[in-house]
Amino acid sequence: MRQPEPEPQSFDRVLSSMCTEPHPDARAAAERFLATNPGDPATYDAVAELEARAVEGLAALAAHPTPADAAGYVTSGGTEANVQAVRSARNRHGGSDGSRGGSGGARSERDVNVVAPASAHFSFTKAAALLDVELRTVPLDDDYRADAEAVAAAVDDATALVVGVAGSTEYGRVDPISELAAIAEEAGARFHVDAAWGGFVLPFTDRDWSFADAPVDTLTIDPHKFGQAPVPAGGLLAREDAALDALAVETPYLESRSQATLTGTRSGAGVAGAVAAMDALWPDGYREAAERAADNAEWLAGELAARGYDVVEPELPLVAADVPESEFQALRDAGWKVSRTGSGELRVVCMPHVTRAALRAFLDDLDGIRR
Ligand code: 0PR
Repeated sequence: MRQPEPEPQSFDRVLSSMCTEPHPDARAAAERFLATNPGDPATYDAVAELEARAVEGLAALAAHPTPADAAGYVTSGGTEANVQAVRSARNRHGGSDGSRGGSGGARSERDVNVVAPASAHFSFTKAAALLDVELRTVPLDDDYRADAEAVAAAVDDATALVVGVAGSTEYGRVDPISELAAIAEEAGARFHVDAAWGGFVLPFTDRDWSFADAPVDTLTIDPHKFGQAPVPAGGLLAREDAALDALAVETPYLESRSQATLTGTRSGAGVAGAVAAMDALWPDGYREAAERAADNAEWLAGELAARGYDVVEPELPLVAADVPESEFQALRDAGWKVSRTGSGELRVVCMPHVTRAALRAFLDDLDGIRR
């Protein structure tokens, strides 16, 4: 017997997610390309062309000096992009590009390390485990950013990659990207920026984060987060082809010769959705969304502080506040989809679907709970 169709999650009360309602054009484009596979570009050439446009568009957002020459691809998400950035750096470390090919070399993989701030997303833990490299996490400064001195102290000859986060998952912080890039350069390591979430907001701020701001080798920027594209659409960008060449394996029975992606069959819907979202929104639509989100975050931070909560002042549109466990649970029970940081603060991610009206309703419920 046919089961009733389940309803997807409504976004009305979703306050801690980094996903959002896709742009209508992106939805439509995704549906048109549902049955295509950019993993086989010789068969699905239209979507392969779209992917080249996606990479160029993302590279323009990330201020690549010549976006048409940027390397990259549309990943399944930030996790894949970060794993691949680590893999590329590991493969390129200490030799001619790609020479170690992941199959080992003079020394064992374990001798290679990646230095990342404690705020780095847990995808780097997965990357280190999968690739058998050491993940050296470095403490943050007292405002939740990578401590450049601690990073400098942690790098050595075996450091293949230094990671900077531009829009951290828990507090929306932007690391001192130029300083970290200089440390990586001096150590002979590659430099990766994780702007998975921040990448569609940062172009409208004065923060350093992009290819134009620092010698960045690889960068994660996810259309399926602030880019208003449907899932799955992450983005891995590289300054130059060599970073992707170091990931390529031969594909004997496909018309295309090699493949640098981690997954084989991939979502054409994700690729088409990402292009359509960027066509519709870059730059004015994204600027408006970023400004609205920043205003909402400032406003919410002020309202929470006025109620006596300890609030972490937002840098990008993400508000964290020390709300007691009982109140947090009551908000969950009232249907608010909220989550907490590792140290227990309530997080509100002011995504494009989070309206001022929703935040007012949220505060009304919180006031009711506190009474
Ligand atoms: N890098 C950063 C800075 C991230 O915040 C995230 C995900 C990733 C990488 C990994 O991206 P993917 O999840 O696309 O692989 N940050 C969110 C988190 O872990 C992901 C998320 C999104 C969680 C939507 C919940 C949700 O509803 O919190």
